[in-house]
Amino acid sequence: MRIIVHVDMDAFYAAIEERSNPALRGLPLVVGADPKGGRGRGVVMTANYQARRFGIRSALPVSRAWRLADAARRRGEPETIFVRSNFQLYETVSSRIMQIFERFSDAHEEASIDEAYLDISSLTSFDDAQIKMATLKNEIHEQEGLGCSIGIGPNKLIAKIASSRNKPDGLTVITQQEVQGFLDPLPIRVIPGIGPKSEAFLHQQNVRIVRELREIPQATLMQWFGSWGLRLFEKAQGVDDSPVSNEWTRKSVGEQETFEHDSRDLALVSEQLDRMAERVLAKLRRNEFSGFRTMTLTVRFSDFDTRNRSRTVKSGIAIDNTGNALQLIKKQALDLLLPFFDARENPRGKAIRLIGLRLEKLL
Ligand code: TTP
Ligand code: MG
Repeated sequence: MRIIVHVDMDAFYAAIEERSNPALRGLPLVVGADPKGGRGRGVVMTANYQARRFGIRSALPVSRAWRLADAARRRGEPETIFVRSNFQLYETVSSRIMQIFERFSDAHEEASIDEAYLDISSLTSFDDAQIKMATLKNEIHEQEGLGCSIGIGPNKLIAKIASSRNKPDGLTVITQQEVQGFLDPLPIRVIPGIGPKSEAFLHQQNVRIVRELREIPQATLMQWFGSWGLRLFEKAQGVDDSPVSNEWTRKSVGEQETFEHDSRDLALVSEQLDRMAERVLAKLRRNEFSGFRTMTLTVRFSDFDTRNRSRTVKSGIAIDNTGNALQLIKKQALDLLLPFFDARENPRGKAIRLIGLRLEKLL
């Protein structure tokens, strides 16, 4: 029998900011772009639970978040505080938390900056697992002053869904016998991999909750979704054999960024691209890659027209510690960028709204 845990930190960036600045505690808090009195560009990275009551959440345009906060204030709610993000700090906290996870498990898998799967099968009982995970919650609270929500189940799929059911500060245990009853009434969207498109399609087929999905024959799901239909069939039954392991292969590292103002200024854009190259290289190192073959630059113009340019070096570009790698990455990124500033890729001289940099075919 396997006992698998999913841990997801509560309002992660916001909780770290609250901890760093006690004056923020108890107030609605938004981490993300500068709202600039409602004219700000960019998005909300996260909001604490007080701010979520106003409808503010991740990925919302910050201008919209600002209006929601303003409306709440007019209703007599406390003022919402907006703070910029400090990604480096969040990364540092994340790696300390991952070390705690490692101590508490037979194997662990970092799923994102604030979530991980733990395999604690050696405990052999769900009761012991629950006690141990309550201790883990306390430890994270004591060491880092942060809250998390934990799901315990017979596999990663159930653990993940369970951790999201009682947020914040949840501890939800679903044994193998409880899987069906737990999943059946939930909306199909809880199943990882069912995004807005699959959800809309399934709704058209009158499939709204997991029980309805579970009753669709495997052959029909495969007809609808191809080989993914087979996985979906298993997931609807609560089956997931995937191991908890950090050995998974990440396919790429990258990031993108929207400018404060759409820009035609090469100096400004290339400066941002340099900073981005530094962060992407750091991410590559952190994930213990030794290099990459392909770099892709994404440019989105003010009219949302979005273009990619890639360059592949077959023999690969190694990232040593001499600083040469950074220079090389910056140079390559600039080479990819330049045509967007002249007739080659931008004959009408459009302004740039967003750039992204991605390293692929990792070594
Ligand atoms: P989440 O775990 O999705 O969100 P959360 O930890 O803030 O809140 P909760 O889990 O309690 O619902 O993401 C972890 C962090 O990742 C989040 O604090 C900020 C960042 N993030 C973004 O930057 N952009 C996004 O769109 C999302 C979803 C998260
Ligand atoms: Mg979280």
